[in-house]
Amino acid sequence: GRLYNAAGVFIDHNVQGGLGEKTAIYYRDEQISYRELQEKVNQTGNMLRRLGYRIEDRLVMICHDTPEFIYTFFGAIKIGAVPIPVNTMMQPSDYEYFLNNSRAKGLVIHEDLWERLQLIRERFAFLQDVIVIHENANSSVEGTLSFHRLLACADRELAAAPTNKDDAAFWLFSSGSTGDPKGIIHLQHDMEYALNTYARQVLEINENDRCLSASKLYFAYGLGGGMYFPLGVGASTVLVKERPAPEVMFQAIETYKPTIFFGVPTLYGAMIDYVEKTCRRFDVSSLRVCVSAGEALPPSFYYKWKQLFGVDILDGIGSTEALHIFISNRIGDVKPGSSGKEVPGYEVKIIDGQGNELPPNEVGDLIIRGDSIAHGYWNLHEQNKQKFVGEWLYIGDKYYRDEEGYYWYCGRSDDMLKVGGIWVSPIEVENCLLRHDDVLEAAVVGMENENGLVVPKAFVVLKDGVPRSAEKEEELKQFAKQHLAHYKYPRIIELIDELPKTATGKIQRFKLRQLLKQ
Ligand code: 3SK
Repeated sequence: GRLYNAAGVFIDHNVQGGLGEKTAIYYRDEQISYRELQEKVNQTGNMLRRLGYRIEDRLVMICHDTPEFIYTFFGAIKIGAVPIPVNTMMQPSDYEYFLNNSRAKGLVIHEDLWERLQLIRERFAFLQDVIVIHENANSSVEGTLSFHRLLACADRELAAAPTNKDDAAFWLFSSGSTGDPKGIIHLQHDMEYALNTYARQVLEINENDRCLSASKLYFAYGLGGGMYFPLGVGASTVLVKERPAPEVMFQAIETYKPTIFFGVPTLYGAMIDYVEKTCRRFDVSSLRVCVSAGEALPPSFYYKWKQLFGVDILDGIGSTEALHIFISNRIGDVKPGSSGKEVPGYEVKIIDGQGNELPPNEVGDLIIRGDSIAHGYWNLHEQNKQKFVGEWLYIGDKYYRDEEGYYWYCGRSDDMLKVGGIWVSPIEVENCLLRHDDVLEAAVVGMENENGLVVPKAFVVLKDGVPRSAEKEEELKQFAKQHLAHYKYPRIIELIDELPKTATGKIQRFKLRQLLKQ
């Protein structure tokens, strides 16, 4: 096929188009121009080539949101290698899974994150190189390579590998309801498709924009908002390495004056709360639009935000398999509480159990079609058959469409829950609780808090003879907090006599969810 490499579209194109001197990235007190970005991407690609990386070789990235993330991501893509950015908040055993499942040859990792991982290095069966990004370019760690040192001696010129639009470009991992995360293979053309549909036609993104994403780059949502949307139109991105706490975000907005802000409902809620509690005022007048995804935005957040800051939040729904948002509210056309209407370039259907399309106001399964949909899952033949059916992607959400064409979220088709916009598998949380000596059985479901946002709640049956108490609940909560990525731990624990089960012994989580609604 015709040659196509995503680094050409998102990096080289800007320099060729005369934007070489324009700032591509704002990071702390650095301003990185498109020319510098191109040079750094080229140097990273050359460094990887020199280490022996070739087309289709995979590289896991455990990186914070710093410029090196972008250099590595596009440097790898430019030589045809396949970067796999993963969540920086996981446990060592999760990384063991990502590295071994992907059979990655290389790992690019920030120094502080490598400290915890190096103890289990011998468990990474296929890994050859660990390339560490040090805060101080002169530091080094035994048995690893230094990103900055290698980069310093790499050439600044690099021609893209002869990839075509249907070559694998990058993977993202998404957590599965049955435990193990799934490697999602995205192709070279997928990012440009999301750019040309959602970003250009819904956000109306252009060269004058400056994007700030609270959602990290290793999430599909943050990867677009914080990286390839702005780069795709010669705009700028603001990177923030820190966790997206309300003060951090307000400070970033006041300092860098972004025009588009990408957040998740939990963060919007926390930012509103912060303003109300502290009575502090922030200048967010640079923002022309805010975006929310990850889970449904409570209408109260939409109204409060608009009242406080005078700017709309556009709620939308995307998925990692689809790469970005395919149903969204529009600038000047928001129905609070709904996910909005289909994004141009995507077709959406709501179907019943037999695959028949349903009329307005009837709840069914959401399926979509559009050219940013992933190639498929890595090495998961059965799950591919369920999820990618012909041209259609089965999202796994229950939805209905109203008479005016707005889509309304009604819950997950399976038992997965989204906490702060991130998928959490109930089984993983349950398995963690089951490791506690006093726990006999556990079942986890999503429970709405007072703002209508989902938090994990665990129903726990204790072993015979273990007394129930508030202290025991607290102990279990702390136990889960210690052993899981923090966002996953159950915020509420209820100790009960027994769990509802099917005749074959399967836990009926839907019954527990019904219990919560009574
Ligand atoms: O969760 C979402 O709605 C989402 C949005 C954009 C990209 C990826 C995802 C999962």
